[in-house]
Amino acid sequence: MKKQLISGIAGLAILLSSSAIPAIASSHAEAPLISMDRFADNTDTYAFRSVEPGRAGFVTLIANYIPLQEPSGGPQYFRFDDTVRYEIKIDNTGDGQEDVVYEFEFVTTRVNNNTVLGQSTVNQDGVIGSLTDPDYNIPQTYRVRRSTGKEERAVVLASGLRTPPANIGPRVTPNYEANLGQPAVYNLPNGGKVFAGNRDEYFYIDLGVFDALNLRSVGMSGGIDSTKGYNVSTIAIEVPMQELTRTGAVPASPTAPDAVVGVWATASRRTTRVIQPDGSRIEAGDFRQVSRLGNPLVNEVVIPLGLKDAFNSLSPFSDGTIPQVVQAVTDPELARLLAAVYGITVPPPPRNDLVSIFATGIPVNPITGPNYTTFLSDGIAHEYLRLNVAIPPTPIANQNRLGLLGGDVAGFPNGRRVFDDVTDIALRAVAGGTPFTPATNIAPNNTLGDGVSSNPEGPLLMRFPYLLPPNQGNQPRTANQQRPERDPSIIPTVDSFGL
Ligand SMILES: [Ca+2]
Ligand SMILES: [Ca+2]
Ligand SMILES: [Ca+2]
Repeated sequence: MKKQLISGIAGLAILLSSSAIPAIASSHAEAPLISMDRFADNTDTYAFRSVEPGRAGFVTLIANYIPLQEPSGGPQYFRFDDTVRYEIKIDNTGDGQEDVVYEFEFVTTRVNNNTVLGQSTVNQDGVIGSLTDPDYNIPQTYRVRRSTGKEERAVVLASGLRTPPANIGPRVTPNYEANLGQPAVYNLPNGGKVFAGNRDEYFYIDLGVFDALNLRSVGMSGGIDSTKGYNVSTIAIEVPMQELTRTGAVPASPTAPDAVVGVWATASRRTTRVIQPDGSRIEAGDFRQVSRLGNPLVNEVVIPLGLKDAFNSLSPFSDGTIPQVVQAVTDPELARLLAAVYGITVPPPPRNDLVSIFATGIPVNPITGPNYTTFLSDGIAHEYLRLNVAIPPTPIANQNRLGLLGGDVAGFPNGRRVFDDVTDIALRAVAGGTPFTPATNIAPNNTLGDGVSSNPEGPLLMRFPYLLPPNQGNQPRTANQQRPERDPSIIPTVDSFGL
């Protein structure tokens, strides 16, 4: 029993720290092996109540893959990997095992093999005006299946759905969103919607933070969004709330025992690849998980280097059995770094506040009121987003980028909205700048940030799939600009950073 408890704490710690650290897309190239397998690499996972008008009873789940796509990367451009199984998983019983799975598999075809080009060519007039235009020379289709835990029980929700081509430029893909983006949003028989394709990378962060926390600014502005101008590959599905809950019903209230669900996304590959003499490849064997992502930044900053590849292969069911991460969680390295770099006092270990915020979920309490992200838990830590589907969404105009820390109980760490500034939230939480640790809930601990507070490409769409259309290839990437010097008056200098 004691051993189980310790394991649980370890897993929880993972969770907590996980949400606690800044990174590029919250998880890209975070582990040695997946950093060399981009097309199976999860970057961010989101789960939130739909805010599009008329969609009050729905939940939107988004899994992004394939990090830092340069929009002009043609002529093949970025598309999903036909040999990867992409999945979004839901645990609604609290045991870390998936109870509902949405599975996506892709098939790529070619219209014309006798062109030197790739995704587009001149089969007709050279303009891709629709998803079925013959000039869309390498169209990709996909199948969506839903299962309740066991693959043999998988049901096909839709198949033969086309992904849009890349946003190549105004000559080949004019009026991109009207002609190709929105037409790739499909209705599902369950009343939901689905989309798969390129989108703007909405995750915003100043990666100067990885230069030993050398932030240009710790305020609302003054940073540079390092992902500006890049695209990502998005799988988005909107489903009725009751498809996710353990009772199969709409929860009676935010404190109902079926109100919370765990959400994470994975990518899996077959165990065997044979490269043929003619260059073609044969894939065989069972699918094996090579990437996972629930909370942002867990594998980046909490899991030790030697375990990062293994973590990508694990189910949340097993998280609580990794003793090596216990100390890393209850005494997170990032907190020590923040203390050293900024000369601030952080809460001493063990960081039970972080365990509560990020690992075990937040119970109903005087600080957050009705917010509630705990399960009827089995007492063991499981790392994934926790979404209370019974908490109504905050209208986009009223959302607070700091989520719960900003008094917006519909935001992170209650699920994760695309809009949420998880970098600032994580920095403040690790520094102890939250109401859960009153002694350190002071400036600058509770004002830390990376100086980037919104996506420079613009606000979210007011409709599914919410993410903006992809940046187009025939233009300079908007981030190609000189970076301003860091303001030396900003919090303590990092000159003494010598860890
Ligand atoms: Ca379960
Ligand atoms: Ca962006
Ligand atoms: Ca920020």
